[in-house]
Amino acid sequence: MRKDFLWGGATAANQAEGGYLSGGKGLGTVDVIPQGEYRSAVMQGLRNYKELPEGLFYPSHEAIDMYTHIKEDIALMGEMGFKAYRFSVAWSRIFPTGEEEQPNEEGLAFYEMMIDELLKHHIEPVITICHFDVPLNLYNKYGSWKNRKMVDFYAKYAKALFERFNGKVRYWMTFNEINMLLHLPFMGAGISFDEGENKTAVLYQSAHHELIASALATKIAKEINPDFQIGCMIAAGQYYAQTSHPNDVLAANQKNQDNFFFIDVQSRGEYPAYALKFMEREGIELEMQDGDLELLRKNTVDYIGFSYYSSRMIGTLNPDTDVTSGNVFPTLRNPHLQASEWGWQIDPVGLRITMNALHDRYQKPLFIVENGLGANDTVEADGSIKDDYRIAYLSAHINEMIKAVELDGVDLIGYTPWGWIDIVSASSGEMKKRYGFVYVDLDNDGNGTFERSKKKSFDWYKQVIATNGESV
Ligand code: BGP
Repeated sequence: MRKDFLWGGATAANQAEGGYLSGGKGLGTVDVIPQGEYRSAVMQGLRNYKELPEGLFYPSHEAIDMYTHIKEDIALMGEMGFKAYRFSVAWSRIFPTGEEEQPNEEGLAFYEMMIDELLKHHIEPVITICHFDVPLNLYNKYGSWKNRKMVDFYAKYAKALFERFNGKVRYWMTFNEINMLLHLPFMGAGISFDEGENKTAVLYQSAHHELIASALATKIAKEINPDFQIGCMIAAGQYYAQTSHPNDVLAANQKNQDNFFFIDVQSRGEYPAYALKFMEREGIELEMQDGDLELLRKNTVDYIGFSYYSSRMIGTLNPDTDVTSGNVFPTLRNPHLQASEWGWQIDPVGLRITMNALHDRYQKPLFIVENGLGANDTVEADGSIKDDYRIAYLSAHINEMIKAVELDGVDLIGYTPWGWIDIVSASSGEMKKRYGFVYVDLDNDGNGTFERSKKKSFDWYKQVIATNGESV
């Protein structure tokens, strides 16, 4: 592995920070997604948060209170030898309603303190500009990304970050898992549907707005500092055909194309033919402004960021009985794979396959910005946590990652496994689905001391980093 390989970890503001109204922060869309029975319908944009009953539990409000534990947490990263930390900025900390002329100084100061602390520990900050959170006011007033106005709100926000952190931050990603817009529209992009709306048309129009916003932010970034590295980020995971029947193979190819849709635009700078044909068949005519296509063409990303948890499979089995879940992408059960307690199939070789697919398609550096195992940890009587299953998952994936680099020639910037410290789960809103090397004393209902402690995997990962992957 290259000497400057960015070993590290990742989190997102809404799953880690808490302090949901501290320091002048406004409400974000993620702050109205409750835990429990309404969660799924709200995330899918099928229920409006305004109609929910009182008294629900909102896990983003406190999360693991990284807002006040930040220095302690960065010290732990430093102790593990992190070279990079991928985190997101909460948009509504910087522009509480999204509409202010000037950014909220307290919000900027919070992230600046955090970045300075990281740099003190020689940890490269990697910023996700938007990780599932839109200022709630922009949803209430404009319908979030359904509305073209979002492009300017987002550009103003991104510019405020680029200007303030110029000279301290080099790596940026415009949107976390941008393809989540199509799968969980409210969680991914603050989109919910009105009666009688053509959902597919709404989603593709909203996608266009995000793609324009991403290209515009890239343009602004390069004007401010040509050395900025701007990346896209998708939820990746190759689709396999369930059999060698050509129809299954074709179906898998088509699913892979669909999943590449956003990065095809962000990396190649134009709408791919299969997407144009799809929209034509659906009767969708994107509303574009003059200059949109040129903006997309001229402002492509520098690197491909992606999350990988699982591969997916498609074929002719009965989807009612043979389906399992995998990072919200339903997939057929692959008989060759084991699954996590949450049904996410575990496929380290799939990571190598995915890396090769992305490398072949885009010929740009890749950055694995999420990977990991969500599991229920047991705290032993002596306080220790023996998470050998997590070590097994990560070491198998790191091994395949190293093969992709050293045997296949994939260009890889870094590896920041997800939830290096336990945080709130995005899909379930629970604490018990833990990913961390660091345990946080907090339960599903928000009870606990918030105390941090090291799991067995902490020292293991520290060694992996210290040996640049040799000890895996
Ligand atoms: C990705 C998201 C993350 C994260 C991760 C794990 O989709 O980008 O925010 O949470 O998946 O998912 P979960 O927390 O549901 O286990």
